[in-house]
Amino acid sequence: RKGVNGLDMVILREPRGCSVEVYLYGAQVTSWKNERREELLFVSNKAVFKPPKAIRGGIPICFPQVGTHGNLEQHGFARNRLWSIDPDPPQMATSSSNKAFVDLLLKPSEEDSKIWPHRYEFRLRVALGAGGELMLTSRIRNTNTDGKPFTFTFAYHTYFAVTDISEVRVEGLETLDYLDNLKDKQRFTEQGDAITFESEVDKVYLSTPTKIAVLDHERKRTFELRKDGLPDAVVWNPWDKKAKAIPDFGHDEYKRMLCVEAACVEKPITLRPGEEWKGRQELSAVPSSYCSGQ
Ligand code: TA6
Repeated sequence: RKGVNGLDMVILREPRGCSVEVYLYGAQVTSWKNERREELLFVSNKAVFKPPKAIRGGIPICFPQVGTHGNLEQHGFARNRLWSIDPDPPQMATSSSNKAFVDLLLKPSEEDSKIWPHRYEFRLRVALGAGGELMLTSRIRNTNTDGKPFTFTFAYHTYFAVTDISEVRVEGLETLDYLDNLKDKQRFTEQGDAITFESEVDKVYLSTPTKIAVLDHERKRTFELRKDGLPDAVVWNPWDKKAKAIPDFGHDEYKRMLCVEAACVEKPITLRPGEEWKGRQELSAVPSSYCSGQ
């Protein structure tokens, strides 16, 4: 199927009406809708669906580098490469219970090998569960033939759609240590019992619980993020001033988005030849009343 600007994309659907859209460009999820066909992910009105620019919104894949934690371009290159449909997908125990899924594959081109001199196979399964949950499973294998290990950081740079950022609360990160990207990546400890938003934030929370909740009070909706193999969580909102400096981001759009990203940043992953790493993020959206008191 063709998406914006003729880019190849895949749509996953389940019988109740939930759906997910994935572009082969970046292996990027750009839409996730519930059974009422409400969009749950934020994509900027100014998003550019054209290589080499990464698509602003949805779930960009940050690999082999998150942010500026290394010498590569910001967030690595996986998000602006053309992935292919995996001709040899992994057999996963969960596949029979997943109503719909697609397997994507990224291997380095010759050009890529000049930027990051390693051979790898990156397999991503995007699955839409029977309950409308969105599951992303990454498997990265070192296929170097020179005997060399490689090291990377990783994030699912998830842009949640929210109604009004000043009414949003994040649960699960209270009292944790974080690196503040706005303060030279210095380490601090979160104070207080709830995380709310009233200015720019760009933090990497360290060793977080496997479940994080994003509460959207206005819409009485709670997003639940569950993760595996990804100890950290990035939280980002550019707020008004920074928003104006991002060309593919509307001036007021910061009010209706929040990035909460399952990530591995503080302690990079090292793989020896033949070794494989697996990292998973599962998202679900539930009415807030349903999960109050949890
Ligand atoms: O994940 C947070 C962050 O690294 C911020 O520092 C901010 O720059 C954002 O990602 C967006 O990065 P991008 O390269 O997509 O403009």
